[in-house]
Amino acid sequence: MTNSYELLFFLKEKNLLENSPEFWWPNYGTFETVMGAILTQNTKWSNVEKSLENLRQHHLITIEAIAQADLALLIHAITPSGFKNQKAARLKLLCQNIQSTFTDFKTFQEEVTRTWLLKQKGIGEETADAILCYACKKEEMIVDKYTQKLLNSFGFEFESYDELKQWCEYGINENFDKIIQLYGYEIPLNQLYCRFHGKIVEFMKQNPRV
Ligand code: 39A
Repeated sequence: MTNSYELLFFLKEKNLLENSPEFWWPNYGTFETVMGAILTQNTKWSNVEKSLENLRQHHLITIEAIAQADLALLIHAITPSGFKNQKAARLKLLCQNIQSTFTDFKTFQEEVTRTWLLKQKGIGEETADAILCYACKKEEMIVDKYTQKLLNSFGFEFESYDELKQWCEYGINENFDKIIQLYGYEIPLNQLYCRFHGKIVEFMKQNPRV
């Protein structure tokens, strides 16, 4: 393994996303993805799904609803995904800030920047990239603890989030012609990043001893 194209090739042969949505993250391109990106911090995805289901039941799935939500109800709804007080307060504040800066989700999707996201309480690099890639459909690769662990197992060491992200993006961009051949059509770069990240997560879940 010498670059991220070879990693993609290795993972693609394993058909890891056979039963997943096209962009891997459920409800890609919706506000729900923003909530999922925050709720998934320090917990398992199965817990996030329970919180999201509670939020749906309480009709708390829009920026407007969360910005005005009763904090106690929000805390109750997201209890399954842990850190409930902190995450509820941060979600509510984020929605209020989205409203005051962008007005609505469509404008947020079009205009939000990584710098703006990183200024929000509780949003670090991984969460910002997940929001940009899966909610806003931008060409940003997410790298997480699974990505780091997988690449460590192949002998790579990275000094920072940014170095690992650049390594992942570089190998893909440098080999895009080969990727088109591999897929058989011109897969959009955002979709490729979604699926590449999804493959890494699913592979690591299936191979916890890597
Ligand atoms: N860890 C994870 C996930 N595992 C996931 N899915 C499965 C679908 N998502 C969307 C985010 N983080």
